Amino acid sequence: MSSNEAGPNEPFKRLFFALPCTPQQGRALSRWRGELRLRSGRPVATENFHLTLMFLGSVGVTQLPAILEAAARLRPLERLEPLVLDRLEVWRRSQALVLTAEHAPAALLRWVYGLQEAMSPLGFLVDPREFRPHLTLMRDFRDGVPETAQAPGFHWNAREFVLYESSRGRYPALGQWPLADIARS
Ligand code: 2AM
Repeated sequence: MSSNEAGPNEPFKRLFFALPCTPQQGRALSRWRGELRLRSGRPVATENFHLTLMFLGSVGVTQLPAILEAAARLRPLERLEPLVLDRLEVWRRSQALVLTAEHAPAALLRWVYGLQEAMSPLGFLVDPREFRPHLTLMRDFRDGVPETAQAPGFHWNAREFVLYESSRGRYPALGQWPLADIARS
């Protein structure tokens, strides 16, 4: 979501902020997804699992230092309330099978709004849609919500947020900062 996309000759990067997934949690999610025996869509690679906080879009590389600075200035959450991904949904518009939260922690939602506000002076527009934390399991998914023998209940345990570049199907991290004040959470 940007009003300041890179000019025609400026090198750009496709950027987004997200919560990372630990390798252990990624493996558990992947195993669980395998048990769903899905017959539609493209699986998101295990190493690419993430929970998007804010999508910046195509950004001129000259903007990068200001983005990194603004991210570093964000105040971490005082406490990290559990974020439990416990709902499997099909999002028809984006053709995605996602894991989302029945009850997203209010403090996290406020923090994401703060992230959007911090990015807005740099020309990134606040997304008018309600932020719904989710992890995309499958793309191009054109089936109904699969039946599950074992209800999902993944406790998201990220303690930091990350600025990722989306580059040819891979997501290298360009910076990471604490999401919560570790001493107090
Ligand atoms: P999602 O899968 O969590 O929904 C990198 O491209 C990530 O940014 C994607 O995995 C997607 O997150 C999110 N993204 C991509 N295009 C987007 C868009 N137009 N609006 C919002 N988020 C987008």
